[in-house]
Amino acid sequence: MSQFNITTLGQFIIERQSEFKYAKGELSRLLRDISIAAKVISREVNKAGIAEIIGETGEVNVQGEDVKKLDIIGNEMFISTLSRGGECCAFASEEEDDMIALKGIYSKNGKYVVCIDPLDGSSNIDVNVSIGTIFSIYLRISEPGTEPDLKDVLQAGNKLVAAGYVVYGSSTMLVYTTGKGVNGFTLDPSIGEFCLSHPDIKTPKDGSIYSLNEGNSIDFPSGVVEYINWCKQKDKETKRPYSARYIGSMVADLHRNLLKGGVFIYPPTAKTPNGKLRLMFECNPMAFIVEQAGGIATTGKERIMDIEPSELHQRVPIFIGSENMVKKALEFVNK
Ligand code: P6P
Repeated sequence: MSQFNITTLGQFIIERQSEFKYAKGELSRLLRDISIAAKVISREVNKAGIAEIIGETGEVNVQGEDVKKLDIIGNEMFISTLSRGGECCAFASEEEDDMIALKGIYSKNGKYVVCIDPLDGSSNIDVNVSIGTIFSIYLRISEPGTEPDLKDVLQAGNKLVAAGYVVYGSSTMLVYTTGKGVNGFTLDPSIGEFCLSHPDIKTPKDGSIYSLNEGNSIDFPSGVVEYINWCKQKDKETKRPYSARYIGSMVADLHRNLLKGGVFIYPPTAKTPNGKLRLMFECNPMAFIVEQAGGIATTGKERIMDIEPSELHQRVPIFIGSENMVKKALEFVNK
């Protein structure tokens, strides 16, 4: 790409604005607000070791996980940016027990709500492994101008208006969809802009990567164990044995599989009988993106995006990625 032939995220959103059903610019501004927060978090993530903001605050979040300082920075960054932006009336976060009605001077009239996992995979921060932000955008159900409530946030994935992730890796990338395909933008720190680098991402229908924490396999449903064993068998025609790739950071694992093809599985285990990953903050947004790129996302029993959520932090099992690989896994799981 010539250094002057760039399309920034802002330019791209404006160019595509006509595709948004609500094309008065609110969604464009909301996506801009999210990208601003992502740039600041990218700066903080990239200087974490120097600024000694690594390490634990001693606090524990609603998931019972040790909260890292960067988690707090990420969470507060989004609350502040979205409050000032005025397009979002309510905010739910993996780091917050309950939904937050934003208190910016325009927030009450905001048409959208945002669910966010500000820093997913945060246990990897202090070992310098890629982490990510995952965001979901829904239209509010309550009337603009009124106090938002939980029903505005607790919506099925099939109601998503937009979803995306930011992966803080060898470079910082923002990947998002508004239901019209998936596009990826790489942050150019020299100009402080996300630039279009991966237009119209389509995930391969097949792949040779399987991603899951095999350390839990003693607890896996037998169908999952059988599928993993199938992945390990030698078979030229299906290019097996497949490669096991698992970073332990959902955004990084799914980003690699999205581009190269692969299947990511977090099945039920004894410790997490409904799986570990959260429907509202991880599974719905990633399912929207993967489906828009031609993949599929299911609990093994039903489409992730059709689940009617019952509570904000509910967890679901997930099989997500290349269509033919997920379908093969389900042959074993539902046998
Ligand atoms: P496990 C990170 O804590 C996370 O929420 C996801 O990013 C990741 O895919 C998963 O948990 C890893 O869980 O049990 O394999 O360490």
